[in-house]
Amino acid sequence: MTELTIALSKGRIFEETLPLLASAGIVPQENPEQSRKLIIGTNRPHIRLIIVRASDVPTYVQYGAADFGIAGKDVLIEHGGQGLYQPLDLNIARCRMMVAVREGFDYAAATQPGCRLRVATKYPDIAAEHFANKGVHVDLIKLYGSMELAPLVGLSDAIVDLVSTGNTLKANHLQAVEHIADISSRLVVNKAALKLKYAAIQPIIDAFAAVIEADEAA
Ligand code: PRT
Ligand code: MG
Repeated sequence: MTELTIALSKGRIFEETLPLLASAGIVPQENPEQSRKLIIGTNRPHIRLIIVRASDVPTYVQYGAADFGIAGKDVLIEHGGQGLYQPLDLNIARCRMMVAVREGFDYAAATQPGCRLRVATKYPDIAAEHFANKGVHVDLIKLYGSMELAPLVGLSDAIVDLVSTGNTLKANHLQAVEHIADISSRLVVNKAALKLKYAAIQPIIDAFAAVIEADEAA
């Protein structure tokens, strides 16, 4: 039997991936939210899951430490996608990449020619491209989390971050002022693994695709 390793992150991606795995006949033996194990077996003895940070999934797959994994488009854009085949948009963990500022902040004035906008973000590549396309000069400040705090304490004028319900912005008196991109999670497959382990991997891709098609038809 071909050994397969699947890279997943805990939290929303793991939860939304469970039905997809089930459609391919794969059931994890433990819940990573409760277990501290980083390698989790499945009902299929030759298939295992590794639990990594969301932003590390493309790296494990790129280097072949995992044969495939699931990662947000946000993470994939920042990673660059080298060595990865991205056959499917799984339509899970959906959200929007937005620019947000403090309520009452005059964003139109702050983005006039000649102005420099200070932008805090975990996504400097996405932010740089967005503002370059608009012709707005920015100073980017790289953060690793809790971007919403930055404008409240004067670290930045604006943030580029993911928004799903909008509750975090609202709770911190921030407002979204621009939509950059719709984000969802993708299946990422190591290119060499897809060739070498095609017979094991392709049926799993097909099972995932069938679930997505059924969801779209519903
Ligand atoms: O948490 P960790 O630092 O380990 O990594 P992570 O935050 O990248 O992982 P995780 O599991 O939180 O997110 C994994 C993936 O889920 C991301 O890469 C996105 O593609 C996707 N996703 C979908 C989201 C959200 N929705 C989301 N709402 N990722 C993060 N958020 C955060 C957002 O950054 C903001 O702080 O949730 C907050 C806003 O949520 P609302 O509902 O209040 O608008
Ligand atoms: Mg998180």
